[in-house]
Amino acid sequence: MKNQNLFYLLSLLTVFTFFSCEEDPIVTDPTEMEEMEMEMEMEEMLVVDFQPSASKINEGETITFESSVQGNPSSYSWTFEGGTPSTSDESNPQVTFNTFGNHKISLVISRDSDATSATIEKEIVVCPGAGMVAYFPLDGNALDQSGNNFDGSITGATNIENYNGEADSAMDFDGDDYIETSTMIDDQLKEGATFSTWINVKEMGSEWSRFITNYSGSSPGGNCLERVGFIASITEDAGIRITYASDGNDFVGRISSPNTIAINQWHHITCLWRGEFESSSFEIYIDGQRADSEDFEDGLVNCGGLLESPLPFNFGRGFCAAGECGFFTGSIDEVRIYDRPLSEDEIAILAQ
Ligand SMILES: [Ca+2]
Ligand SMILES: [Ca+2]
Repeated sequence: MKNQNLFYLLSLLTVFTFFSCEEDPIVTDPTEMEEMEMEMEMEEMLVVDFQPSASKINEGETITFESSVQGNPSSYSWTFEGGTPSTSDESNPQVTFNTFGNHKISLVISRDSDATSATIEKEIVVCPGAGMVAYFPLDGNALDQSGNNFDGSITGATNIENYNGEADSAMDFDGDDYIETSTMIDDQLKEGATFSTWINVKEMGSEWSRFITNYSGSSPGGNCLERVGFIASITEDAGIRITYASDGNDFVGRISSPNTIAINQWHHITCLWRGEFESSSFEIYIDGQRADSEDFEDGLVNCGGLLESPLPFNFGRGFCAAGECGFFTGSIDEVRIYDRPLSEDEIAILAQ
């Protein structure tokens, strides 16, 4: 009787073990397994991020926003301040920006199953594009990205990191280097002009060192027809000066900044001309702030209007044939030339 009971008990255990192995639902049922995995996935927290194809663009440019998400969202909801379109439900939308400024971009991803969402907001900088005659990003080359193809050629200047610390995104000039643009630009500047650039001055020259100029001192004696052009330069005492010159020291108008800029430090410089040949028509901005209260001078020569320089714009030097090289020692980035005087708001955006 005792043996019979033992046998019965062992049989039961065997049957139980057999069934417990065969019917283990976690290991053997593929449908249930998928369902459980899906449940686990649905519980993963929503995480959202995105990258614009460029964080600083010009008015009129179209860029792509690429989202990166975790947690299987069921919808995307973008808002583009100042953008066309102004909203999107795509995962990687393309957007055009037609107004300058700092524009907020937000992306909300949502999940219907558990009514959760995640949000991220970033900002892009849209630089003024209206009236842009030439734009040289100087990212390893001297190409004009304005669409006007005033491409430059590089003599001696080398790649260096820019004001954002990005490698090979600016040009370095060591005292005998320059970039010469390919076509005359100043015939397009009859109504006014703005010259905008980042500079990092490494050494003061004994003469005006020139970062943007098309001044031609091509003939002795000089007159309005042969010695004309703009000069954006560093003064001997580390100020900034903008001049329209017609004959050596006889300039049609010029102005200087009273405050000096720091050596070995990036500064944004804007020099503009309001279309009249008098000193009050010239303005200088350093790091987005107006800085032109000194050295107002009306020149002795009145040319009666903008006369086209026979030279293309050069960056990093003046006109050597006239003995006015004025080489610039330091780095230059993002040279922009506009055919109109920009507003203070526009200049503040460029200086970011
Ligand atoms: Ca050199
Ligand atoms: Ca650059």
